[in-house]
Amino acid sequence: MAMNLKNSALLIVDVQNDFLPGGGALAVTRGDEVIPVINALQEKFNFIVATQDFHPEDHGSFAVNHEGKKVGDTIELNGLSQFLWPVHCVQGSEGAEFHEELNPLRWTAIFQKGTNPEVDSYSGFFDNARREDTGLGDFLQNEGIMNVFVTGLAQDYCVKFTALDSVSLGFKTYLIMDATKAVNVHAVDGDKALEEMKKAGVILIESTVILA
Ligand code: VGL
Ligand code: ZN
Repeated sequence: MAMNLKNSALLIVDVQNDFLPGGGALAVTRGDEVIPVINALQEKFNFIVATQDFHPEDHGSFAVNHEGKKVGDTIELNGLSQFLWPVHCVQGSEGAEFHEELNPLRWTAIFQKGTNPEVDSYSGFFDNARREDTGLGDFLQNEGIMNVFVTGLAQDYCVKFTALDSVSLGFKTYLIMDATKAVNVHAVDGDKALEEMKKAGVILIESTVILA
């Protein structure tokens, strides 16, 4: 049974060089395996949107910007718990660019996030404090999108929070499991994220459901 993809958007989260093996600052193991799957999926959708993690150099999520702190530490950043990352996806850097094998030709829009140095932004919809909005939710609504299919990196951070916000905004939300990979700071994080998304109402599928 082929899936009806009317009023549906493919959302490609953060498939950027810094999240990919081969030199990425915050490389997700086997993250490159999602690229051919996402490219195949793109052919089935009329509406495709990408998100881009896009930090200024002085971003508060970078360990180097906090004296005496190292990657993997957790601090309080403007009232929010913040896990500290290596410098990644800096605006204008090669690491912030989309992987060259990912086809961008049919994207309707790119939504950038993490641009405010004071707060991190895992979700493509809102910052982690839910104060600022990227405009993605209104954009999808204005286009008549009802179903959102989430793919990309990383399953336990930006993909998870994007999918959770998508559900909370009322979109019927699918996670395409073989089109995402986890950072797994702890080995179980990816599986926990799947469980959390499922509990919140995200429908977990494999790409074959769409590609078949
Ligand atoms: C991400 C950690 C920090 C992601 C972004 O795209 O999943 N993870 N910034
Ligand atoms: Zn980031």
